[in-house]
Amino acid sequence: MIRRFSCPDWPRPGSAESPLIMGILNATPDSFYDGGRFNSVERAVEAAAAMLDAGADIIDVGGESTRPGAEPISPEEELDRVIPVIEALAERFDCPLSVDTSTPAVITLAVEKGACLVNDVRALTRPGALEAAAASGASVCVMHMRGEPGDMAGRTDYADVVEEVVSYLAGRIEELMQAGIPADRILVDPGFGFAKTGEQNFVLLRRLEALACLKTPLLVGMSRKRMVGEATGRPLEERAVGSAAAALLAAERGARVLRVHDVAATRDALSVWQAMRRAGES
Ligand code: PT1
Repeated sequence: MIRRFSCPDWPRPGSAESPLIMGILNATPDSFYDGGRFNSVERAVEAAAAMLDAGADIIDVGGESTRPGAEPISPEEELDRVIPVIEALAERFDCPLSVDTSTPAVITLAVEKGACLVNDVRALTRPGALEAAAASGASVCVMHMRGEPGDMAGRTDYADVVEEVVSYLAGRIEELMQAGIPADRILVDPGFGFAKTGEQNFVLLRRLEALACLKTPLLVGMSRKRMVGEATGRPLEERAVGSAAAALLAAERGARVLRVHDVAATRDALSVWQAMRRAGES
């Protein structure tokens, strides 16, 4: 059974529409924050339940770390980590499930087991990934990055980071559509923290509205990332407030899906924004 995931049209900044909150569920023993606390299926279900309680709209399950410097894992290892979790979540909850993967076999099986969104930081560029995603019938999110998480850190020479991200994503949208993925099943992501300097990340955030020209819903992930650490001077475990602020700034600039660890903090930030936008309307 495929539960379709679709996003409403790109809202104009200031429209009453609130973005969706995507809760991050790491099915990784080396997860960059939870230290592998949720690497058993049971713990994953608990973590998802807590995020849904706190107001998450979508759960994103990933088995491979993509933080700077991370090394890829084998398809077998990734399948072992991700598929049992997707299965358990699909059985327990009826929220949309997303799978954070670049691996064709994981795409195919995860969608078969209940995922309705394929979230790929490599933008379906691995051999067979585009075909697997198209054949699955799921929605897809394609992200901008250069190189691989293991070697992306130094690759930050952009003439104009916003222009390059827009033109890269425009090219991916073209290819996706040629492969048979309809436009209304495509989301894009500028890839905060992927082959960008701290300054470039904030230029992208400031000028996020430039991505509206792509006419696809925008997903963003800044949660607990180094850019938030640099701005606040805080270590990983103290970045929830800064992350909620970053998510809110992205929402105001048209982001449709916010990929976050701290669901409750993000929900509160959005509620305050919504209250302001509704004030004086009637
Ligand atoms: C993201 C994202 C993702 N980020 C999408 N999927 C990660 N669509 C995983 C740092 O600078 O932004 N969008 N899946 C996590 N990757 C990172 C990258 C974690 C950078 C941390 C950093 O600290």
